[in-house]
Amino acid sequence: MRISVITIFPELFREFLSTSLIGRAIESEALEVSVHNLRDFTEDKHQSVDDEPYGGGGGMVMMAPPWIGAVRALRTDVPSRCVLMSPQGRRLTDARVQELAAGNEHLILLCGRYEGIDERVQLTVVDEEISVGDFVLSGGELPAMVLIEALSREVPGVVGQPECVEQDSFRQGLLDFPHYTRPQVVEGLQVPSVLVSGDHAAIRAWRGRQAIRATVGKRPDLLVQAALSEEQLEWLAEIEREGSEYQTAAKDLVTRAEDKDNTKSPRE
Ligand code: 9D3
Repeated sequence: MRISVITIFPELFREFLSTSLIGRAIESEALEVSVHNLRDFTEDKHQSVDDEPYGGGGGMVMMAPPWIGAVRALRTDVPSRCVLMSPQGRRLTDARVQELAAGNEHLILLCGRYEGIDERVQLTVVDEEISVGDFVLSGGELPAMVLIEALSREVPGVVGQPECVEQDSFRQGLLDFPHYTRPQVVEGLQVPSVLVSGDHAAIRAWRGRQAIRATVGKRPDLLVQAALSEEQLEWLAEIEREGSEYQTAAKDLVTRAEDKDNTKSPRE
């Protein structure tokens, strides 16, 4: 997978790209990430990248020519996709990460700063705008790192065991089950006895049930969209019968599951 980043703060990426999983992926040449300074694509002697907005108003706008020049210089003969990290973009999802990874295109990520980028960058070179969520950041660098990290997990060999990727909660449409490690007692709290029982079938069932319980309680929106197995629907029904704080949400979801509509369309 090949990714190029354009930013006025290339130094923000150095530590990120050399750390852990991504560092190893880059070393193994499964992932190739290059970071480019937008100022290297300026024509004037002051290397200006921003100017006052036409029409007035506060703040500065990033000028189009350095961006257009940078993208054209980085595009080679392989298929490429130019992605503008932008609060106006479509929200990043696991589904989009998988599609981008599978697309096998050279990804060129543009990280803006200031109030925004001259609209003509989008009109000429941008293929797609991506946001990481509905909150205001100061630029596209952290969102680009979010995208790179998510994409790197799709590169074969990056995540240690392939099952890890498949078992990612969002891949299953469920939240994770609770994890425990040594010591056996923390602040008087014991590890659930099933986890030290050695009964692998019981452990699997406990984890499956806990994943459903966590999802019902914390992210019922995910559960409505999950394609649940017969076994998982049974666990869901059990949780409903337990009559916990989750009762109302679970009852509602069981009703949907029994209608067999839960694997098709999300609520609303
Ligand atoms: C004060 C300017 N803003 C009005 C609310 C517009 C604005 C411009 C530029 C807001 C943020 C930014 C910088 N953010 C990004 O470039 C960005 C971003 C984000 O802020 N949130 C979520 N995803 C992304 S992707 C790029």
